Amino acid sequence: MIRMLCLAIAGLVLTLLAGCQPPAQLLVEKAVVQLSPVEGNPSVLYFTIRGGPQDTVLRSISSPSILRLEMHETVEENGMSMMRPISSVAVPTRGKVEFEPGGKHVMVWGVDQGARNRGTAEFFFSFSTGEKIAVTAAIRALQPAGQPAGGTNR
Ligand SMILES: [Cu+2]
Repeated sequence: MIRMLCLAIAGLVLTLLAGCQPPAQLLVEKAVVQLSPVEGNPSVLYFTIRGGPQDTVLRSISSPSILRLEMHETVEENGMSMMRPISSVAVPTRGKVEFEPGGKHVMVWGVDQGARNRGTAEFFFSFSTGEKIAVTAAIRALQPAGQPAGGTNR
């Protein structure tokens, strides 16, 4: 009887696993530090967060390779685009939150030389639900002066 029940449960689990949606897992992907071309100016960190099986909130980001960082969002005010600091970001279940040019981003001050030489920096993302996710971000320099970023505008 118990054995039958176990087989039934195993069958049910297999059915669920074979379902169309993979199990949601909170994760951070596509992390990139875009270095400022001007020495002393802040650089920017971009990434995408994929929501897990429950709603959560990104509370903080830290890195041993970075002196200081600050989460910002870009807002329109009187037709002008400006940015302001934000202290947290909601990440809905199975949702997608993008930190990207012209939107939310993380200002980064003081990328240490070791990270610049390696071309990567480790970041730790802390969430309200207790997850702490380690992410390796690629460090990218802007194109040399004279070459417009993102191609030509016509
Ligand atoms: Cu900013």
